Amino acid sequence: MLKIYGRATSYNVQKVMWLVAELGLPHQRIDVGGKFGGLDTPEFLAMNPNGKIPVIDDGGVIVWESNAIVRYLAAKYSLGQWCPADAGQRAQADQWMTWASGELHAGVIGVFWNFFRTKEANRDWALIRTCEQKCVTEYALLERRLTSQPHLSGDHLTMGDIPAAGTLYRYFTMDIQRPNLPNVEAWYQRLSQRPAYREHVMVPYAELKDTL
Ligand SMILES: N[C@@H](CCC(=O)N[C@@H](CS)C(=O)NCC(=O)O)C(=O)O
Repeated sequence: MLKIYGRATSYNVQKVMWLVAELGLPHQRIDVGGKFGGLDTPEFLAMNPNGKIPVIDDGGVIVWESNAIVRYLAAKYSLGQWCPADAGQRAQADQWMTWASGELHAGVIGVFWNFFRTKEANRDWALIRTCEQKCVTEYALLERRLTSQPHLSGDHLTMGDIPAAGTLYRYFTMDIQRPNLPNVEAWYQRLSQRPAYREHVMVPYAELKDTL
C-alpha cells in the first residue's frame, strides 16, 4: 500500500494528501516531522537524504520533493486527467507548479514563517512587509489568470493547480493585510466544496503559532 510520510500540518504534505484523496488511492500516512520528529533517523535519511517531508513509498518506489511526488502520482494513477497526456499541456501544468513553488511560495510561506510562526519578540517586520508585498504581486497574477477560467489549468483541475491552490487556506485565514482578490476568493470557495481539499488542505494550523 502507498505510504506517505509527513505530518498533516505541512503544506508540502498537504499537496500530496489532497491528490491522494482526489484519486481515492488506498494509503497509510505516517506522522513524522514537526512535533513528531523522526527526520534524522538512519531509516528516514535512507529514504530522503534531505531529511524533509513528504516522502512516499509506493511499493518500493521512494520519492521525495512534494512536486515530484505529485507529478509521479498524477502520471501513474491519473494520466489524461490530473496529469495532462499532451506534452504541451503537461508542460503548462509543470510551469504553474514551478511558479507557485518559487514565486508564490516565497511570499505566502514567507509570511507564514516570519509572521505566524515567529514569536512577536523575534519578528522582522521589514521582512514580513516584503513577503506581504510579494503576495500582493503574485496573487494578482493568479487573479488575472482566473478571470476567464475556473482553474489555473482551464476547465478542470490538474496537478498544475495543486501548489498554488494549496496555499489559499493559509493565505485567506491568516491575520494579515490582503488586497481584494474576487477571482482568487471565488476559486478558494470552489475548492472548499471539494471534500479532499477540505480534509487535507484546510487543516487547522494553530499549533504552529509562535514556535520559532
Ligand atoms: N522542497 C521540499 C520542501 C520540504 C519541506 O521543507 N518540508 C518541511 C515541511 S513543509 C519539513 O520537512 N520541515 C521539517 C519538519 O516538519 O519537521 C518539498 O517540496 O517537499
